[in-house]
Amino acid sequence: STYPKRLEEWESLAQKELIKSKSKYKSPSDLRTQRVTPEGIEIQPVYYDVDAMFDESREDPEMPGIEPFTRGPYATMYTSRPWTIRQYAGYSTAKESNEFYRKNLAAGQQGLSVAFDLATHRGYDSDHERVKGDVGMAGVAIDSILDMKTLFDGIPLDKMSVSMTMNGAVLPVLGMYIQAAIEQNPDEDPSTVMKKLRGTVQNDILKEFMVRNTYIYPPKPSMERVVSDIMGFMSSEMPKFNSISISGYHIQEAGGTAELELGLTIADGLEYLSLAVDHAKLDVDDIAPRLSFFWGIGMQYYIEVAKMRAARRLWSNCVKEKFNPKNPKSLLLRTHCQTSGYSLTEQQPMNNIIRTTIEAMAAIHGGTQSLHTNSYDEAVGLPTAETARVARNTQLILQEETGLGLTVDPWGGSYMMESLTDEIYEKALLIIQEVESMGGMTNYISSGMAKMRIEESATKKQARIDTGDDVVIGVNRYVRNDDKDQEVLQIENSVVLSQQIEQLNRLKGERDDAEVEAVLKKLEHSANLTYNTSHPDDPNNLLRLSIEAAKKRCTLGEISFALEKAWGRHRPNSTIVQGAYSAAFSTASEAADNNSKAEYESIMKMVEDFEESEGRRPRLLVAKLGQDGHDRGARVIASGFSDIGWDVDVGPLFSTPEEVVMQAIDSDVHVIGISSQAGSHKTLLPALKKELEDKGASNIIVVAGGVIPKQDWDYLLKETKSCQAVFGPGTRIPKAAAEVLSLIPRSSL
Ligand code: 2CP
Repeated sequence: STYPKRLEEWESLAQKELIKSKSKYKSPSDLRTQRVTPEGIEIQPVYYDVDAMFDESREDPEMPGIEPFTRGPYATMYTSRPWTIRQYAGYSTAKESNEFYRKNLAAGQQGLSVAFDLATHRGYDSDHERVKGDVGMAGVAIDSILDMKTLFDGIPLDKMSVSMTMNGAVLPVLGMYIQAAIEQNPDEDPSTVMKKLRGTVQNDILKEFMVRNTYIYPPKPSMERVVSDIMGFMSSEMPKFNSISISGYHIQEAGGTAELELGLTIADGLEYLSLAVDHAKLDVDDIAPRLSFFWGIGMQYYIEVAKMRAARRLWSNCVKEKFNPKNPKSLLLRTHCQTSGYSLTEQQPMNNIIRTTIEAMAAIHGGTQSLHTNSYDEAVGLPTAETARVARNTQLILQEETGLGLTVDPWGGSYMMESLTDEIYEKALLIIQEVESMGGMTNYISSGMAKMRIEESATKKQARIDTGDDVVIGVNRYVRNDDKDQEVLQIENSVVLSQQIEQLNRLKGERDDAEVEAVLKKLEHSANLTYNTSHPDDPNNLLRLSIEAAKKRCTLGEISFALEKAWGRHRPNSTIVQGAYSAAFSTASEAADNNSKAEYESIMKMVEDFEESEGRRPRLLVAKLGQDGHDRGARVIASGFSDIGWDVDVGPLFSTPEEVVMQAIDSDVHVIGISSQAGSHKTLLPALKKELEDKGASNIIVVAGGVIPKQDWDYLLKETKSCQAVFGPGTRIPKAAAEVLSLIPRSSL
């Protein structure tokens, strides 16, 4: 037989050990087939390479720095330069964020990564009525170049590498950043300053339509005018700047498996290259070397390392096949990574330090170029100075105390890692082929397929946790109830708001209105053009015009609105995934907790009883208020409740309290469920309650969930009575469904 004797020996030893340990796995073949990841990968108890046991004449091994770069983009990797410690941060005003950045740089951080508030992301000035609860909350508020100059005060932009997470309002933000750098160096020629700028802008609009939701304009102008003009301008004017950070992170955070994150993100990258080459008529070798990537790193350690290795091989092979570039750098995938926010728990928050460390190690073993480690309190709010320090020190310790960087791709050649890399590569390639068969990513997204696949995966993941199939310590195993309240950074929204408005008024008083009008007109005119303006010398290039607009002191809202007049605002449609949650309960493995199945059935029964006595099912409106587009929680709740038997409506994103109340009354719901992830709950929930009263609809029950620190519960439940229940992260859906049901008064009682 060709089956090596050692393997037979192993089989029989393994069989004996399983019997001796009374394992729930009855035979070695159970071990091979019964431990399945969400990607559908059967994790093997032991990996081996039968060929290697016989075949002496194997091909040259892959090496780092050499195509297809599986083992790393650079030959020497961390042995000559460690990864960049790049912590994503920003809150409140530009002045406060600037102080925070300067302290962090002094304490060992190596690159900046700016978080903007949601008003900025969505192209609104701080004084716009739709953003009352959002200003300065989940990032720094930027209304004009004055704020941008304050943000980087004392930080030389011609030297510091700056990453900016901006997608929707990318034109005004880049315009202000570039103009701020120019004004920092008044004696230099603007074009010389631009050539020195180093950094990255996220500018990945495709994933916004799939998961992150901070788009402004519809897909076509977003791609063919905004992304395209930025790529064109940067390719010659800002050659050291990475023009897109193609992001899988948010796909993972939204609940996508590693294979979805990888496949959809590489497909996004290919779509941007097609846009550059086919639409903008740019040379692939001028664009591809400055595309960079961004992965989320969760708790499946082996899978994450394999995903990063497979990503480099996939990108190299796909770009070569489709675009046949001349410059080897065009094939090279460089990436930033961030540890998973989703994996953090509100319960026993110190455990999150351990989770983050393990995830950071996976990113490092996967060969990341730049890394953000989350703070342990981020399941409940924004990090404090103290928790941000622990997160940064996690990286400093890994970088300077451990020797992790002494060897390039330390997992290379491991039977297990090579096998997992191949397997994930193949799975992601199937997704890329599915996307291509539908004519590329823009079509794939507009068909709704992308969102549907990710949401289905998210719902299944939630069910794996609720059934106990996936263990989360402190949430569904080893639960304790003695957690102390976690201190969180509190931002006084109203104070930030009034400071921003003051600054806006100052700006408007000092500038030349005729000049402002003129440049806004030029922007609007350019937005209405239908030809390709991506060439950097084109006077209608939108980034060129945005720099001019920043110079003339136009506000972010004004620049955005000039374009909106031509293109309109994108309105998403919302659907609910059905059946995925209940299916996971019926197929839950034997390892799943039987009580959870019984609990699930008893709640379905309660809902049936409700329907019998009330003549209709309980009805829930799941809504999001303000500019907070994080909708994983809302969507999973909607799917889960719907599978349990509720009638569920999903409100449009970015609603005002008035709009939510109107929909609730129109749909005659029993309950409004507000999901809040970006800190606006203290402003917008009381406003919702007031609106319900004004409309005579106080009988509608309000419940809230998401990232709401315990310190705020009393304010919401007692002081302002703006909701009747708050559900923290980690709440199991069946439990929430039962509790919410019990809040609805029965007319027949
Ligand atoms: C690096 N270099 C080397 C070596 N390593 N040279 C010789 N030997 C080596 N071993 C060189 C590189 O070629 C490069 O020079 C320079 O050193 C810097 O290295 P890098 O690898 O380019 O690192 P970096 O400057 O830190 O850039 C990393 C990325 C970049 C990934 C390419 O795009 C980046 O910083 N991304 C960060 C994105 C980010 O912060 N995102 C935040 C997401 P040259 O440039 O001259 O070649 S916020 C997330 C939230 C959740 C959100 O989105 O909402």
